[in-house]
Amino acid sequence: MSFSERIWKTAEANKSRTVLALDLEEHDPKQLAIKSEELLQKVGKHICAVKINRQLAMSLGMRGGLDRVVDLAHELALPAIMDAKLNDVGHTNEFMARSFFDIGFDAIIASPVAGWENGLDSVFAQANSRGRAVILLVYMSNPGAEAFYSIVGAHGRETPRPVFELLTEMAIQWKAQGVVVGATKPEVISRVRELVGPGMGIYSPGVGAQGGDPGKALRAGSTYLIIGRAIYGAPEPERAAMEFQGLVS
Ligand code: O7M
Repeated sequence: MSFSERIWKTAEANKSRTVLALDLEEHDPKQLAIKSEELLQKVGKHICAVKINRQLAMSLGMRGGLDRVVDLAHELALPAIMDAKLNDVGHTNEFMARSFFDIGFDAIIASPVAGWENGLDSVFAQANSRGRAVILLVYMSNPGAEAFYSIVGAHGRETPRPVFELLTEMAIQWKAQGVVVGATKPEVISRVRELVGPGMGIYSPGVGAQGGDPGKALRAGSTYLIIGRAIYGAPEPERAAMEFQGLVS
């Protein structure tokens, strides 16, 4: 079963489109591991996947730390997505992808801005040979994102298009298993949905703390919502996760 099929299966089983952004801030690695595990145990039934940032990887360490969080996600039947935002030359991207796949991650997030040749080619090769997935960042959720992602440009004689459309076309061509588009940009989500068709997962961060409207994002075409502070920062994370679950049931 592909990553896209697995996350969809969990979304259906848990009646949830929420990818939990596990961005806990805690410098003591032991405390961080305990808090991460407690949170996952609490909200696991109400989400469809967990996304982990570099900050958690940095604090927990790969072995004996991050790998245990990934194992726990899998015990709870949740796919684990590594938000590495890879954006370098081929050999270092490859090392990062291999290291995260080695400890069990099901998918990795990269920035298509690095391009294919000696950029993301090695990441897709790693993912494809191991039955894992690559998700590409197409439009960020923060207000400053417009300065780059909305620039209109073209290669050679092609018709000029906004950068995010060019990045979406790369995602289609390279057979990414998902794209990230900020929930703060419903009009961009609609356009990306038109371009990718019904089959590709659109992952939208930026709801709650960043002001995006989850209902609008889903109606515009997002498949999944990436949610952090509005869940782990809530007085009762489980209740908060259940409220987001209510958007789709
Ligand atoms: O819900 P929040 O605002 O507490 O957290 C949002 C999460 O989504 C956090 O983990 C960010 O790193 C991530 N994110 C954005 O907030 N905006 C983006 O444009 C992209 C991401 C992301 O997940 O990129 C892959």
